[in-house]
Amino acid sequence: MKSKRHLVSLLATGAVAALVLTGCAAGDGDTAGSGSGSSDGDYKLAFIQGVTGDEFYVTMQCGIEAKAKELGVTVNTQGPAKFDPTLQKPIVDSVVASKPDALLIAPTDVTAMQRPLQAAADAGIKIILVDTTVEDPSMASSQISSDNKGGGSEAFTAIQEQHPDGGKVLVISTDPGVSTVDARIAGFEESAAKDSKFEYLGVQYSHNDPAEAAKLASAALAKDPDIVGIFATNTFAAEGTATGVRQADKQDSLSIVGFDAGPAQIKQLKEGTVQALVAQQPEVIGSDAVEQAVAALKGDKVEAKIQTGFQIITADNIDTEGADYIYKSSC
Ligand code: T6T
Repeated sequence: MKSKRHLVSLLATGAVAALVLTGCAAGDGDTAGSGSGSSDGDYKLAFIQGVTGDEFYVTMQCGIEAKAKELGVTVNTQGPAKFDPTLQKPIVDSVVASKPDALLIAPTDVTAMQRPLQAAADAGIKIILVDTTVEDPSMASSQISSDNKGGGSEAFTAIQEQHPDGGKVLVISTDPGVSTVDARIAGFEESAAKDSKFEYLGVQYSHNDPAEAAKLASAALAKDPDIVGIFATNTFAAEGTATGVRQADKQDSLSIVGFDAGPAQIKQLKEGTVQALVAQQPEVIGSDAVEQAVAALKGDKVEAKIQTGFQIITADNIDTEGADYIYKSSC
């Protein structure tokens, strides 16, 4: 059995970065959209989450509400019960019918959400994409998300740090067609391909269901008991993977690196089942999104793309700088 090593602090501190690309809002110079807002800033915003009850979107909502209060605009938040475009599309349709001035949305699929968002934009609603995106995001005034590919690459580095002799590595994700997790996988795969000591076993999809992720992890370990690392690409994949690894009693020889930093994930990190978490900044994404929506509505300069940073959280920094990145269950 291989003993797990402590992640170096370089990894824990080097990852927070932000990149801003400046562009112009579509229809620069416009004031309000088709909604009830007026050019003096009394705007009505809508926020549609990827899924309700996910602390990532709860924390984003906290950032949205705080910034909305500061800027004197209103925001109505809704989301589907599952991360599923067939459930998210009818919500978009009903939000469009309610004629908000701007829609902040995390689309649940790159293809399926393309037409509903185009229809919203065609109705004169300013679109701000938060977290995820679609195949052709040109209808959006602004897109705000983490450096997901970079985070996936850091996840591989974290496993590499713990297992310098290499070995088998696996990815457990949610569903193909979700832009964020697909980018995380790409970053992980690109980095894994550069180290021939590692054998990449590919991706398994858990449909954003922790119970399914647990089953996948147990089954993978039954087939390949010598797996040294699993990268789980979001909260639900990571929570379930940790459960599956514990059920297989492999927590002492295998490293789990998960994306996100929900309270249950932090507990698993503190218990030692999970070795590293790639924490995003959902509150910043939400706050930036409101700023961009209001700028677009006022016809001010809009940042076409904002990339927010991330922080690697390990047992070494969870009580110091890592603590600031834990997601919230309520504001
Ligand atoms: O990882 C986040 C988000 O970035 C992703 O698009 C979907 O899953 C989360 O909400 C975490 O559950």
